[in-house]
Amino acid sequence: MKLYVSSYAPNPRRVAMFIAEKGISGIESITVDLSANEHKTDDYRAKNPMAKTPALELDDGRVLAESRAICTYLEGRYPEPNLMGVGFEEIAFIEMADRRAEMHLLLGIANCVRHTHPALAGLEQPQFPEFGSSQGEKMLENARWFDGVLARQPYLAGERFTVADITAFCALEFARGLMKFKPGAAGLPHLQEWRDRIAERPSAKVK
Ligand SMILES: N[C@@H](CCC(=O)N[C@@H](CS)C(=O)NCC(=O)O)C(=O)O
Repeated sequence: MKLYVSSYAPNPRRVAMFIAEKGISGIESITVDLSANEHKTDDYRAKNPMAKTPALELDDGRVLAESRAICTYLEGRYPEPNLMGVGFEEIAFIEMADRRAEMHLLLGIANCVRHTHPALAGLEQPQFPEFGSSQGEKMLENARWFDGVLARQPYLAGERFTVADITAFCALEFARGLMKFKPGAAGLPHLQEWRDRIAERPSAKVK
């Protein structure tokens, strides 16, 4: 299999971290340079018509895009360690936590960075800086809610590490680099403690 990834990009990092947590070896990693618009070439669009990374090319030539869908595929193929739940109830609750991380943290961070940061001007045209800033403010409100969750439980979905922690961690690391956002400095100590704990995992070093 081949995994198409891009440097500094949070979604490819989610999948790379998931693979590292699973200890899967043998997936070839191919870097698609977003700043050089390599994801918009005909060759890459033939693999993923949405022109986004990551994408996982299977050995039979089919291509799977969307980070969560790629994780679902890998979870099925490499069930241990389990990261997405066992049985319908746990699967549903972990999916809820993961979607919250994706929609209420990652999306706001991505919109803020894409619309305010000069480095993203090549990817996001036109940029709407006011929209970007308001997305950053809404993300902060959401981060406060996540801080409350982590005051009560060690991981986003409850008592154990799951895909939801991967999504939220990759989102916050992106914000740390490009928004200079640090939960502790924003008065969110539980989110900061959780982030520092996740950063200790070997999979967090994979980028
Ligand atoms: N919903 C997709 C989002 C993928 C995505 O937005 N990828 C970014 C990198 S993090 C990208 O390829 N951006 C290129 C662009 O927007 O032109 C997923 O979950 O994988």
